[in-house]
Amino acid sequence: MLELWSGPTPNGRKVSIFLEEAGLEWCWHYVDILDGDQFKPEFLALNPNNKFPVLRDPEGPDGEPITLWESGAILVYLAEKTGRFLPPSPAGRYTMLQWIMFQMAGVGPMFGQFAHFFYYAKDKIPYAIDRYRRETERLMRVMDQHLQARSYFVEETYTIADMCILPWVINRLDATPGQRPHLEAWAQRLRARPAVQRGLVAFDEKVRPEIIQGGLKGFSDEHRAVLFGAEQYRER
Ligand SMILES: N[C@@H](CCC(=O)N[C@@H](CS)C(=O)NCC(=O)O)C(=O)O
Repeated sequence: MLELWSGPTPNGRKVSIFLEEAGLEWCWHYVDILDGDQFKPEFLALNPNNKFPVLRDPEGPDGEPITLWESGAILVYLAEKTGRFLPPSPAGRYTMLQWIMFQMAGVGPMFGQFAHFFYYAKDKIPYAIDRYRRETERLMRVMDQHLQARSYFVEETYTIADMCILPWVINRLDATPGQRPHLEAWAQRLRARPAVQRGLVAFDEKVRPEIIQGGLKGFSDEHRAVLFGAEQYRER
């Protein structure tokens, strides 16, 4: 059975959406990143970059087990393994990879830095907040304009590029309703799918108020040290 090390965040949810959509059998190991589970030797043996999601497939290429981290790579692996949620044409495949890289290199890091400086940082630095808010909004605009003329990121085919992006933009869309109508319509289309609904809530039993955006209550100095301070940057 496929094993997923994950938790209730956008990067975790994009993989659970795929697993639910494809109807694969999988089991979940919770990684509590506020308590430092990601630095335990057994987790670092899976991902030396101390982050979830991590996927282990006992039946990987050539029948050998494979362990993968980086959510974009995990999605590409699962889509190619199952032949599901890929565009039909070679050109479409490159367009799909383009949007996955846009999410991984742009949306994830920029939205993440905005959340960091706006919600989690103790020092509220106007320049940093403004810089990442504007970059977040710019990326939202690029996606909104792209979806003006198509139903999904890769023309009319629902692919892993959509799964990759959805969990990242829904908080922002919910926070600023009516501002990005094409992106909103796309998100509604996806959120109407039962498998997407299951994938989005797959880890919700572990949601802690302090790690959802806007929930600073209970986000302690110990948590900050784990994620943003001494524990994160300790030489190992
Ligand atoms: N680029 C990575 C990012 C993974 C990531 O940032 N994971 C977060 C949770 S969403 C994490 O595990 N953080 C723990 C830490 O940084 O110590 C991916 O897409 O898989």
